[in-house]
Amino acid sequence: IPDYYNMDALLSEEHLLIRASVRSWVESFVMPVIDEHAQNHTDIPNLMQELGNIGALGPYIPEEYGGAGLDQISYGIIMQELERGDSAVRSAASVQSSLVMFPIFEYGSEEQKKKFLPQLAAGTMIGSFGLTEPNHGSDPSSMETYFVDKGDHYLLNGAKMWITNSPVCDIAVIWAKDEEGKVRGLIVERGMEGFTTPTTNNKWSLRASKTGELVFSDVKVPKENLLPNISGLKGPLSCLNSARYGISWGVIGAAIDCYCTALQYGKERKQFGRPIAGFQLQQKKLAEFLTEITKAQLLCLQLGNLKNAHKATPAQISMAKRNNVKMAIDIARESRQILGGMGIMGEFPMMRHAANLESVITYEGTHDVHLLITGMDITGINAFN
Ligand code: TGC
Ligand code: FAD
Repeated sequence: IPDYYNMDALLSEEHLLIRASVRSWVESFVMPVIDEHAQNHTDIPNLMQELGNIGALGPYIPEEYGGAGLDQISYGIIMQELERGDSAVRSAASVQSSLVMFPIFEYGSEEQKKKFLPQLAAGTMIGSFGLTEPNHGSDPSSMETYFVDKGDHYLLNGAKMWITNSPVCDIAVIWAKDEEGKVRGLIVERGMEGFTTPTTNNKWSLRASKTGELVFSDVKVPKENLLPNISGLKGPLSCLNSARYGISWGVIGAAIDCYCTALQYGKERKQFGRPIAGFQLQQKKLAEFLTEITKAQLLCLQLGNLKNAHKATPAQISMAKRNNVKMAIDIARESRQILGGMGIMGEFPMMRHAANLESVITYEGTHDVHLLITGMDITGINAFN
């Protein structure tokens, strides 16, 4: 596993222990079965409970609510190791931690925290996050899902699309407009009448992860399921800050898996009587992979320091998400070529990572949206509207 700039010296003993334990779990629990599940479009059995057992769900949520009380760099390291296995595994942990536990912890009532967080941390309850709609992805402020106050409950109508884990979720943290048009967060529970979660089939990407819709047809949501302490689009967008940060680390894991595979193959495979890694053209690829991985690692480490100090800005997070996902998808595509024909096979991870990263470069804000966020930050001019 590359550590070209001796970054380990900048990590604590605890960070290294966490990394070793998640790494060994991924190598024994994910890597041996992931190709089969991705090929067959099936989930890894008991994935959430296993993630809960290793402390990968809500690592930075305080222990009193079932979390591990770890820092942001620990969270990043966990994401990196999980995505070395597969982006679907990191996605499962991202959504549960940053998009479901985070809003309940930050904006929920004490009752909501006690009721949901410990089960979510243990993986005995699965959460999903509904922001995107069929007609509104990059522009969530135009969302159409709405609820009205019916005295003793809210009546919710609308639909969310492209929702990770919707078909298997027990609860969904969803964002909808109230009668004044303000965006609010609601916790919708499976079993509520009028709430359905159709599966989105035939994906070529994230095939070991379930994606689907959240459909609300006159759903009566109890008033105690409204997140009381947040109103406005900054609610869901603040959750995205946390998830995007985790993705910035996560995709380094996918890139490392591709780089290590290509390096090993290149040293073993001989053509023209010598290892292909001895050819300058192949060395250029390998050297550039390691350079880009190293730059991404350093970017994430400093971003983690800023996050720990509560100083990371959303625009800094956008820069890291955009840069690192592009870095990883480029490495996945290029490293596949080093394996020649073998690179298209399931025994090797490149095609799977490359296909997964097509989702990762789109979700949590597309590559172009993040560029425009940076552009707005440095020019002061909003290119969105
Ligand atoms: P804008 O007018 O700029 O902002 C509205 C309010 O929100 C505040 N804000 C933020 N707050 C916290 N964090 C951020 N990152 C924030 N960005 C903006 C802003 O200050 C303002 O607050 P206030 O108090 O003035 O009201 O909003 P806009 O409508 O112009 O949109 C801006 C834009 C385009 C950047 C934003 O909407 C955006 O990021 N769009 C991309 C949508 C997106 O990322 N969707 C992700 C859906 S979830 C997902 O993909 C999960 S994948 C899970 C997995 O499997 O891993
Ligand atoms: P659009 O917004 O329609 O964008 C289409 C294209 O137009 C993109 O290239 C985009 O960059 C470009 N574009 C849009 N606006 C501009 C602009 N102003 N300037 C220049 N170009 C622009 N969402 C959730 O809420 N919860 C989830 O759990 C979740 N999981 C997902 C899982 C998967 C596998 C996928 C694929 C998506 C998931 N999403 C989820 C949705 C994801 O966040 C959206 O797909 C993403 O935000 C983009 O929205 P869109 O697909 O509607 O594309």
